[in-house]
Amino acid sequence: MSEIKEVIEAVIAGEVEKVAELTQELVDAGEKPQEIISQGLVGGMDVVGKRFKANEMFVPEVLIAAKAMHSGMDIVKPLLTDGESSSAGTIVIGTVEGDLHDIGKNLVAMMLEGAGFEVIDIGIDIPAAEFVEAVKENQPDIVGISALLTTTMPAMEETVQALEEAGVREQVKIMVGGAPVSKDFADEIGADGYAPDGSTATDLAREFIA
Ligand code: B1M
Repeated sequence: MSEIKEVIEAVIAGEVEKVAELTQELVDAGEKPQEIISQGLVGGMDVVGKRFKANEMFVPEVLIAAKAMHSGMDIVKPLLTDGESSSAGTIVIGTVEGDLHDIGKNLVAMMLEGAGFEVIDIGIDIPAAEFVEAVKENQPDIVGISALLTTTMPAMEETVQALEEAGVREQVKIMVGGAPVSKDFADEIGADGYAPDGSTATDLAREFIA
């Protein structure tokens, strides 16, 4: 029988098929789905996040590890009971209007998923009004706003303002990130936090929920 430890190692190594096989073996052996997720699949992504932050792993490896994690999730998620399937929290994430960059945003989304968050990715080139709609529709705990261009940074502030004007600002925590964004800028536009990378974004999201 496979062990949780092997799932962790296979996630870190980005072995998509092996993670699925090991996960199925654990399920067949009667291991609890919640344990497989929290200890094995999310456990593996936790290590990946820490290594990424320490520059010991790089973007392509993180993306493959996330794919491996998903191959296991696909097997265990349908087995969770209603009580067990509650996520760490819900986050709506998107790239602001005028900005087509999504590689970093996708990476952040995958790492949040790996940490057990339900992620609603609304895509790229998203007008402020669409962020507002997504908040009204999905009632998330967190809104994540990404921008990669100095020219689209003002759209982050417009998005925060639109959330305020729509009366939903106080329902959510707002996290911003992207290469040109800084902590000072986040403070200036009234966001609740800034993360320079996916691993920090995960830590910050956990702090918001706690
Ligand atoms: Co563009 N681009 N690009 N580009 N591009 C940059 C950003 C640029 C710095 C390149 C340069 O000139 N050196 C420059 C911006 C300059 C500036 O504004 N100061 C630039 C430019 C100018 C442009 C165009 C205007 C070029 C043109 O057409 N003349 C154009 C704009 C299009 C548009 O958006 N309207 C353009 C287009 C493109 C492509 C479409 C070709 C492509 C994007 C493909 C895609 O995303 N699907 C592209 C790419 C790939 C880049 C570079 C080379 C790489 C970006 C990337 O994916 N990095 C980039 C130069 C560079 O960064 N070296 C560049 C890897 C990724 C993992 O990192 O996105 O920083 P990053 O995400 C990190 C963190 O920032 C953070 O976590 C991620 C993981 O660690 N993070 C968050 C990101 N979002 C977060 C959200 C959070 C928290 C953390 O909370 C919600």
